[in-house]
Amino acid sequence: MRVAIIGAGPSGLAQLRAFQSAQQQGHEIPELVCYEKQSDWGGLWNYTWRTGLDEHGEPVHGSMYRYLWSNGPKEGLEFADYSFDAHFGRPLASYPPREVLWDYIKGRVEKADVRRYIRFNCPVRRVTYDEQSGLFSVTAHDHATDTTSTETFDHVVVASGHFSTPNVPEFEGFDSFPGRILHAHDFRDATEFRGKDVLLIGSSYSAEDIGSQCYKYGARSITSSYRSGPMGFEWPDNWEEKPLLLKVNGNTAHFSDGTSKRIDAIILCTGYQHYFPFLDESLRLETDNRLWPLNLYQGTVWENNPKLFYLGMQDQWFTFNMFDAQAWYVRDVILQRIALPEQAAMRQHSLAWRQREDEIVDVPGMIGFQGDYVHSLIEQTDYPSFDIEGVKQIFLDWMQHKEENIMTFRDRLYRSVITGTMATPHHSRWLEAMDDSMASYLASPVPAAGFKDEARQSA
Ligand code: FAD
Ligand code: NA7
Repeated sequence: MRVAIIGAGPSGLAQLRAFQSAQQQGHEIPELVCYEKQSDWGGLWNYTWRTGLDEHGEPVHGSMYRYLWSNGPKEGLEFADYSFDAHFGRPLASYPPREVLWDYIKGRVEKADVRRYIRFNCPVRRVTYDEQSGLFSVTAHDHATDTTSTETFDHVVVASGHFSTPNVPEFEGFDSFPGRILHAHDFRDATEFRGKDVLLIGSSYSAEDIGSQCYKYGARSITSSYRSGPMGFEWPDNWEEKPLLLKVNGNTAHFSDGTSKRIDAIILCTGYQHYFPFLDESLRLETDNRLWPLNLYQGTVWENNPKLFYLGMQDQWFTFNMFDAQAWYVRDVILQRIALPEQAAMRQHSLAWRQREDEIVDVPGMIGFQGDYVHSLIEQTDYPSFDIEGVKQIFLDWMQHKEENIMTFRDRLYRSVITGTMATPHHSRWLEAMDDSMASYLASPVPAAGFKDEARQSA
């Protein structure tokens, strides 16, 4: 049996680790081929300075930027089979910068020795299914040899991510705006906006964090424009929220409440598309960014052809541990340890989850929903069980800490539900920590005055 995995980001790597874990226990596993279009693993966490097209002319996958620090507590995403303590050998603060989390992701898969399954610089161009043979054909381009080849597989796991292809609306006057207009996908360095009046469109995680980056690195002012509702945090004095942008006229932005403002640059924090041009239409997931995309039984199995699986396609509060829960489930379906019901039953099951999603009224409801989903998957496999209620509580505390102060929530500390270890304060407050390198992060702690007391309270 042969299994193709598309993407070596956290989801694809979870799939490799899931199979390796079964093998470690003495089970026979299928032949695995993981196609990765970038030259290294880690998906979005593998930072690139590039924007637009990469060195091979492929669309750049990366959407992360310099100075990106985790936007949720690390205790919310910890692998149940590989703790932060096990990787770093010491307690850390709760919101590490990107490079530290990338190192953590890599640590587990290096230990599992699964890199040998990955074909780097190999974008998948086409996936089709042949009813007669019951096999998938996967066509990929190998940039190392500049050749395209097709191989057949019994199963395909799509783990190509969904925060890479930008959703880019246009507003009147954009074509004559004298400053820079970019999407969050192409944002790399907040220092570019030092001293500038920045307009952000959108009111979700990208707007919140890119605006915070711009504030931290010295933008003159930040204006964020919302479509449905404001983010509603208590922003610094030079940050205001406005309803939707109507048009720009030269350097002036006009908003739907009749107000206007002078701006130098526009950053579209307007989200991403689920985009799978390489999949035959009959295999292609079509959804917006939500907790329960339709046609995926257990959030992973393509109901129209249950030999095809998707990982990580949901909007995400739970991330690495949810990808693990999904990957272990998919592994067990492929290994025939889990039997799938008939299509009608799969659809009914999914629709019940979807209905429950439709009834959610607030963010705590979303966190509870996704936690229950992760729990329902973990119950079905041998993925190490962990205190999911405890993780839900961590996310609720995180929300509360953001409400209290959106510029200091990253200084708060949480306890690991995996090891029981309490996070320790970072040597600098987030707002003052300008260097996001792992070397700086792991440098010996020099707590700021008063920091310890605050940390103790936060604990
Ligand atoms: P990705 O990380 O997107 O990986 C997909 C992989 O598939 C990539 O390596 C890509 O090159 C490869 N690929 C794509 N198409 C092809 C193809 N055709 N052929 C071969 N390979 C292909 N999550 C958190 O938990 N904490 C955070 O702080 C956080 N911050 C974020 C900040 C930003 C700006 C963004 C965009 C996301 C953030 N996330 C965060 C969420 C993030 O989605 C997950 O952490 C995680 O990276 C998702 O893993 P993935 O493997 O599903 O997708
Ligand atoms: P999200 O969470 O999908 O949010 C997209 C935002 O963009 C949301 O506020 C949308 O408003 C807004 N949007 C989308 N289209 C438009 C148009 N046409 N006009 C105005 N506003 C629009 O994406 P993010 O990039 O913030 O977050 C994705 C991930 O990246 C996340 O996991 C983070 O950790 C980092 P709406 O509320 O729908 O009205």
